[in-house]
Amino acid sequence: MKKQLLFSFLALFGAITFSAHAQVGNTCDNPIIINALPFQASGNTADYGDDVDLVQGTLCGAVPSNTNYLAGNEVFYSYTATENVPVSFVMTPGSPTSTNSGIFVYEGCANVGVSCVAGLANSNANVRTVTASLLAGHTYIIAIASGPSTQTILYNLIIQKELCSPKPSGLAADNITTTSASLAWFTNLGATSSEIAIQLAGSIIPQGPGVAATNQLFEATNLTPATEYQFWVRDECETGSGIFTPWAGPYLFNTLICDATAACNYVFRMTDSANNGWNGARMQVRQNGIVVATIGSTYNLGSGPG
Ligand SMILES: [Ca+2]
Ligand SMILES: [Ca+2]
Repeated sequence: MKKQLLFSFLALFGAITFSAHAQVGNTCDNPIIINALPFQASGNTADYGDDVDLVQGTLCGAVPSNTNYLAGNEVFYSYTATENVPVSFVMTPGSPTSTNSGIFVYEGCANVGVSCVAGLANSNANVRTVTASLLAGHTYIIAIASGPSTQTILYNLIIQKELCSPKPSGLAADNITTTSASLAWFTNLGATSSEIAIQLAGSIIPQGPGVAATNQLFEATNLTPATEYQFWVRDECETGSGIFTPWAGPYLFNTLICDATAACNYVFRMTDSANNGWNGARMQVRQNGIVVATIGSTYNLGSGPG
């Protein structure tokens, strides 16, 4: 009977261990496969477990270099290059508490904890951008992790070919109506030809070509009222070449909810039972997800109404 129980326990333990490691992305030998660039993904390293605690290795951009930025949870991606090309890896920590994070690019699993081809890790939560010249047919491992005092981070990862650079900057939306917007950007190449992609907010980086645009301006029309959009833009390296910079973006904007003549005014009466105002608190008023007002800044004293 005891043997039977022990066997059952071992079988159960084995199943739990197996399931903990079976999820794609948890370990280097079972990574999330990136099939094509550009690529974008968001995630939480807590979903991929704490399976590896090797110190990241040399040439990994870790500051200080002896801090183990694989100490916390970690996620693994894999990309096999199809051409010799420089590639940028941009990891944006997803919240102010996503500190002590790192992104490490290795050539193959054998180099995890040994040596990076590119990497960056430090104590803050700033965007991490690294580039590496990838070789056709070689498989690269991208590890995102944190440590030792931050167990888990939220992250956004964007990987793009750098066929020419720099990409555009200064993206902006102006003259917004219920169905249109003037979209503009700045070229850092002196380019006159670009491509633009307009999407619903929250979409991933464009997976195909955009719409041709010239002279850093595009009039977006036939948009849907009261809708959150975003756009990306890329400059053509040389006019007519069909080769582009990486995408710049996303830049978020929204169409108007209604024409100004059809808008209604509402009065919000703020009160406070502690008789000392809202203590810096703010309240966003949203319609269809779009912020139409932010109140609270005028109410700093008394019980109200403020
Ligand atoms: Ca893991
Ligand atoms: Ca770890």
